[in-house]
Amino acid sequence: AEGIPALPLPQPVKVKEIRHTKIFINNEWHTSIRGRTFPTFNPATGVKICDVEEADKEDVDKAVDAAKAAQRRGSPWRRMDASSRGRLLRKLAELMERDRLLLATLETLDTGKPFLQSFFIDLDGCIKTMHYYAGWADKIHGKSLPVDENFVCFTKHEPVGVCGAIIPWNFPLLMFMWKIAPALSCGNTVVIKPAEQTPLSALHLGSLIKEAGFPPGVVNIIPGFGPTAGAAIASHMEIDKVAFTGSTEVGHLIKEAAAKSNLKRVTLELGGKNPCIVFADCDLQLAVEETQKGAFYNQGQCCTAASRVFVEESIYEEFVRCSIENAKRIVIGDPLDPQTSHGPQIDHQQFDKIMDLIESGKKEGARLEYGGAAVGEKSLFIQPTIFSGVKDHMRIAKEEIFGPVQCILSFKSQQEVIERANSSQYGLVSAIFTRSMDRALSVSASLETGTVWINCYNALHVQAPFGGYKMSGNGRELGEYALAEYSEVKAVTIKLSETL
Ligand code: TXE
Repeated sequence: AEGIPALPLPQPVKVKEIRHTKIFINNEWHTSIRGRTFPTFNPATGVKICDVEEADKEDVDKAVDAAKAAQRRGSPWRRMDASSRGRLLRKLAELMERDRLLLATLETLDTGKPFLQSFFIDLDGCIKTMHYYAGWADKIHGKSLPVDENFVCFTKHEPVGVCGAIIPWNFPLLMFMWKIAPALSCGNTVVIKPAEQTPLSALHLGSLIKEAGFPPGVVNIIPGFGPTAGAAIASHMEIDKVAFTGSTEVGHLIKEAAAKSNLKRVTLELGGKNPCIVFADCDLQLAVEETQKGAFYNQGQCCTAASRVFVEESIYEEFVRCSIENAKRIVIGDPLDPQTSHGPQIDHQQFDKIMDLIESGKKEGARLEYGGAAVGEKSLFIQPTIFSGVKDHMRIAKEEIFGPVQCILSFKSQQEVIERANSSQYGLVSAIFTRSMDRALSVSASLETGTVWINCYNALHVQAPFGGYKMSGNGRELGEYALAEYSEVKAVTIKLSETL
């Protein structure tokens, strides 16, 4: 994959025992109040890795108490100079770099994603995100405003307070960083719940947060399930903001719980059904490679998955043929083996959903060009799958598949394809492939998505905002824009007795 350099390649570490399996509150490790644990599995083998303490509502309450205390006026965290806060974030980035092999190994064991992708892509993104927001910590400031009459007015950007975060299993470490880095940079405290499928890398980060020297209670990590620990965050009266990444279905529940409790601020990063538009004047090989990378990266388990590829009629057949050839290069295998480029799906629920959608594609008349089956009898591996002749009304063209399924559709005119691309409840990302920059810019202006990639795919950068139009979400992560989601703005107005 792109971003992975030539030899010598890093190797996964041998993990004999998982060191961190408990709830992390106040920089200490806690057992669950109800005395429960849950298992986490290696999706590549189906073997249990270990049991983890299961947080429920009571544990969330305990974590929120700690986060509130750490946020109180006069606390070490509140009194800390902004530049020192930045130094702490930088220290955490350095510790992630030090433990990069172990973190990448844990991530691969728990998610099944290929080790080199964990090491070079996920960990690279994590470390860059932390460094980027470390740099912002002492550059977050308000304005002086020319108000009417004899007043002076300025704004201050203050932390929101206690920030809840609920994250998914497809990029456990990266999503952890996208949440905590801007939150901490702005001076908030955090209660974060990793996904129940993938708690391990988050818990190792807890140990690094403590080692970096963050005051107790600034970051609290509560492994547990959605309807219990997750719901307790969303409806908590003392949590001031919640940031969620996950399904659109649960996004509805989060917003509802926020509305019914304390009207906490909500940011959502939800699903997508992302259109790619491939014009006949494109660099064909580039378009084939990028759209397929978009469809199959992380076994298709990406909110940014290139799940509707619209190809101009005159190059349609050639595009499909080249896509099949390109897919033959994918290496399915043990995710810990550096040669592997395609691992298993995360769990049985996702596996079944994907296989059901593949069946629906066949039944509804799409042409199965490649793959389309599970690998082996009992495994969670699914062959990279290509459908051509896909029509807009088919389920595979409308629903988020979240698996390695590429759907190729054809189009005749620019106007037609723009309308079809936009006719979705989602609006996360889109891509355009053409050699004409004029066309690319005018089409990009018409697309209803938070990101438009031109002649590239999955080109995510920490400096650029990321988030969805329509039902793909609310708010933006990354870049300077994310700081606004983690700050309150206070206007201070002073009446002067003398005229200015
Ligand atoms: O998501 P959930 P699931 C999409 C993708 C996938 C589908 C289902 O289409 O096939 O969602 O995946 C927590 N209150 N995405 O079931 O349930 C849960 O514990 C509070 C897109 O895994 O949304 C986990 O931490 N929290 C996506 C997180 O929500 C709740 C990434 C995500 O899980 C909760 C993942 C509740 N009632 C799936 N119920 C993306 N945008 O990248 C669950 N959770």
